[in-house]
Amino acid sequence: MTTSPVFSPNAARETPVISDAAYLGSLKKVTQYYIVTALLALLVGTLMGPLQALNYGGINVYDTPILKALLKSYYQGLSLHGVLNALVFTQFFISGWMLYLPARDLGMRINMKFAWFTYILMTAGLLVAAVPLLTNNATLLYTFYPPMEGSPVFYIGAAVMVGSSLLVVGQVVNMWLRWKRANPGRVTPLVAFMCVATWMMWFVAALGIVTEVVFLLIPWSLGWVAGVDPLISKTLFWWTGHAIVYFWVLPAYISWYAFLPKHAGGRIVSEPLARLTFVLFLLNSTPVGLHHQYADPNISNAWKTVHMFLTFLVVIPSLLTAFSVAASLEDAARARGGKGLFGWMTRLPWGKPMFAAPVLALISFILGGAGGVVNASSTFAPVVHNTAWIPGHFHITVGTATTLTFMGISFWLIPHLTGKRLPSVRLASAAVWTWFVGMMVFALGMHWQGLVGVPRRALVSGAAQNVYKEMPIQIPQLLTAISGMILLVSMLLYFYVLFRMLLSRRVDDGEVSSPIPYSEVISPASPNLAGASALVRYTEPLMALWGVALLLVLLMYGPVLARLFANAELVPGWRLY
Ligand code: HAS
Ligand code: CU1
Repeated sequence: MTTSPVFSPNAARETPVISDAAYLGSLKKVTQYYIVTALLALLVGTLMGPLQALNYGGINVYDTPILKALLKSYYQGLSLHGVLNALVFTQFFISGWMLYLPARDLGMRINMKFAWFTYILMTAGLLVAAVPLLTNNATLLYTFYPPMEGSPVFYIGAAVMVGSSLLVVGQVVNMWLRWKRANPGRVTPLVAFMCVATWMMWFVAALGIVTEVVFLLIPWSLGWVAGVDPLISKTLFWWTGHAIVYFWVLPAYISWYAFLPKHAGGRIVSEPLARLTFVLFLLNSTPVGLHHQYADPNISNAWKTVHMFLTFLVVIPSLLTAFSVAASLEDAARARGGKGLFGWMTRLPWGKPMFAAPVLALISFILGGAGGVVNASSTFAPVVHNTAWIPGHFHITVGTATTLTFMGISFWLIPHLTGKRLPSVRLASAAVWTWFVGMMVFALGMHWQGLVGVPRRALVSGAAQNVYKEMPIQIPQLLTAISGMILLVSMLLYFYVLFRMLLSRRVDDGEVSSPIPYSEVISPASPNLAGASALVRYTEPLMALWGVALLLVLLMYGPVLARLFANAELVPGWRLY
């Protein structure tokens, strides 16, 4: 059914041709459903954003009559914002993106009934969880730490939604194994390799949250058990909760490595290096979660320190990426006549939204990553933990590095899937640049406030005490409030462009007008294992590496959880908001 083009080492890969038009149409349709559901969640989630920014700008809009009618509290708004943006938008987008890419890259046929079933199940989970969220019965923030208790319906919906993503893992790994069987001795193409490694990582990561929700929170919220141990739940949550940030950002890495060079007019620097990066993430993303728990009792300092060093280790693949992607950009700029130490940057196509979105995302990630290293250092952590610094950090990681990259992807992926056209390059560019500027200003305001000691997750603008008025935070408050307005403009621009595109008529064949933007490669991997470099050969056995990743996380969490279970103390739930 598929035919692969002849291999030429440095040329851009060509997507294997799928001749079964009905199958291809269905694959594209399910991908489109995932992506559009994701973007709808982003729309509702980001609508709450300016409200939070105004709060940290010292302006309490939650007490205005309109908002009082819509939202019961600041915390309900914040819960919707966090769950929809961080959990729903990301998971749906990634499920579509990383099901479609390996299916096209390998040219494998997948079971479309199963693919649709997974999408419907995930959406059903989302809709079920949405009911208590919208009715203020799950105002638990996106971390839903017990003993704060919500409706069991929320935990059940969330479990179904997250569980469905594991079905995508199964489908992608299965497709890859079938490809391996049909192509003995071949090296997995790069994009498929990166997708499979990321899904494997997510499986190892998700075990924590699935255990927490299925075995602890659901029975507890249904009243089947007397109580819940908050620390065990929190530890299982962060087992997943750190690695989930790589589940959010690695799909962006895939586009930075594989597709951004093409948009820039340059080449992928080294395929073997990209493979190494993803294997390092597979092994090392999960056994680091205790860096969220430095302040928690009954976890020994020794284990916290081990996780801290492992966190520093997982920074390495990001730094490999930084230098590698920067080299691709420099390659592109010099090919266009760029000169000088930094002057070459002016030769990059900054007016092209598919280019500017991921590159501005990358620039924000330099600062987001540096802040992450600060958070992870146990000596600095007490200064920033639970302050406004932390939302500052994650709005330039998941909020920009991931989200802005996904926006950029939508500008070519939706035309590719649907045959529709991006209606306005200028408006799309304006959305991208205002998102970047808004998020950078927001991050500045929030990091600054955090350093002065303003707590995160607090209705600071409505505090009865004068404590915040006496702090020297007027400038960062102003910056934060302004950033919220810039971001409001940005999201209006983005969704205007998006809906105009989605509602327009099909005019092109997406395969021709907007093909998957594979890039040329400077240092490719040989297509056959026999002729491949050691790096390629040692990174290819992903099944074995998956086993090692699982073993590593059990080793790094086993003793910690054993001690917590030995001292378990069940407490009843409480409803705060
Ligand atoms: Fe984080 C808290 C540590 C990365 C998201 N993080 C959070 C929370 C979120 C989050 C949501 O150790 C809040 C959780 C909560 O609600 O409590 N984080 C790190 C570290 C990294 C890191 C060490 N975080 C991320 C990513 C996220 C994310 C990625 C989302 C996608 N984070 C922490 C810690 C906490 C934390 C603690 C807990 C804090 C506390 O006290 O509660 C690292 O992985 C970062 C490595 C990244 C780099 C940057 C590499 C730079 C690149 C760009 C290159 C640019 C180019 C452009 C090429 C070292 C790749 C060039 C441009 C031209 C024009 C040439
Ligand atoms: Cu983390």
